Amino acid sequence: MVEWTECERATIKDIFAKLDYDSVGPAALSRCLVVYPWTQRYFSKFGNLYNAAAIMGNPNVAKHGKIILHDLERGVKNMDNLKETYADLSVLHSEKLHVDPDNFKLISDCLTIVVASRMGKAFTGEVQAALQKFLAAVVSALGRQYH
Ligand code: ZNH
Repeated sequence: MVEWTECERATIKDIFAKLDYDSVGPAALSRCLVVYPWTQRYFSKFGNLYNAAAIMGNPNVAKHGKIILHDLERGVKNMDNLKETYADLSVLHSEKLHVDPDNFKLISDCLTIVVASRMGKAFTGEVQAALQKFLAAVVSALGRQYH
């Protein structure tokens, strides 16, 4: 289990409290689809992902980006329990969606970049460290039920 310092807990809560989920989620997912185009294969039913402009303007991408970000809030609220919190979602991504777990890392990197751009100077090294530790722990939990 991942151990968290009080400072890390407070930093994670603070980052998410200030995030505009409904714009950060879509921005992170669309960035992932643009930067790592092979991730588009899972979203064939989302319609036009032809180029960056189409991806950024695609309402299904926006909707799914919001779902992902809102779902991370469950992680923020269950930092000591990530494995159990994400067990069902791990099974879903593994057995039903067949999402290669490497992709979880890709979207968390895109999310880090979007959060950095939104936070500007407030995104210090300590904030980055806490965020990446948190996302890595979620990614690990999401990958737990793959075998
Ligand atoms: Zn995912 C779905 C979360 C990543 C792909 N997802 C989903 C959902 C959720 C999630 C919550 C819903 C479910 C139900 O409905 O039940 N994801 C998530 C998270 C993450 C993710 C948290 C991280 C962080 N995903 C991801 C990735 C991918 C994906 C990376 C690829 C690439 N998902 C997916 C899909 C789906 C999902 C495909 C389905 C969609 C539809 O159908 O709409």
